[in-house]
Amino acid sequence: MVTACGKMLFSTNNFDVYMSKKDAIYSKALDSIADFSFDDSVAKVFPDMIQRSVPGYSTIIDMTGVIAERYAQPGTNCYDLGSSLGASTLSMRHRLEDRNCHIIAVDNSEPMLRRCENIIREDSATTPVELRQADMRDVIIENASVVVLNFTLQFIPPEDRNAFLGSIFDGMNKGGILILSEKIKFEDAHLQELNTDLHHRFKRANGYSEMEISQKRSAIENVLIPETINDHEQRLEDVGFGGFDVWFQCFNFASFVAIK
Ligand code: GEK
Repeated sequence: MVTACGKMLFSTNNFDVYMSKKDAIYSKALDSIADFSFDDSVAKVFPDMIQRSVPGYSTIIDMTGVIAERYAQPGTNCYDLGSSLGASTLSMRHRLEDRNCHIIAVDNSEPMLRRCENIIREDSATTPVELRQADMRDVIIENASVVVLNFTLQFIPPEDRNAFLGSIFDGMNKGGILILSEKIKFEDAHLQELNTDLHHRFKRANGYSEMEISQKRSAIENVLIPETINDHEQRLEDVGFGGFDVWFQCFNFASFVAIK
């Protein structure tokens, strides 16, 4: 995928379908700011929005495919939960050819999934991809060697996260891997302030104005609930993962791997 400014987002081969409009959703002063939702206006600009908002996004997406290639077991399912436009799905798909794997991409946003369907249709890789419009908490995970939660657990109410992770663990095969990427918070007030400030500087450097940053922050604060690295690691241990680690972190964004 390429953005309007020509940056590669997804590793694929048909650039026309993937041109992303510039995100200007919060560029004008709003009288009242509604809670953020993954509606059509967001789906239209999503690649540009996430690329300019999440430090390390491209690295995490590319490495999702690299990690999946190492752990995907022949004849198993690979899940992309909260797939949006299918960036992680495509990253895996291009690296799992001839593995007899089945990728299941789940999202509860109809506009996201509709666009994702077009993107997958235009893509040249042959690994089968099944798209499901569903709440990811309702999906029965089975025969899974790879499960990807790239920036999606953060949208699940915290009280549901243990049971949800538990059901993922139960549906995974021994030796399978979970990739979990999240916005994180810090217990230490100074580190929280530092990383928030560095993240905002990253967004400023990517062309967002102070007003856009502040309005987006208000829209998302009741919707995206971050946890600390300790919270995540404790949950991974509690549900039974044998080993886990933070393999990537930039400011207040981190990605974990957890092995069953
Ligand atoms: C990427 N993984 O490009 N069930 C299903 N989908 C959900 C739910 C739910 N309960 N809640 C939120 N979503 C992608 C990026 S974006 C991250 C993921 C972000 C979906 C929601 O519709 C959206 O498409 C996605 O999770 C989160 O790597 O925007 O910060």
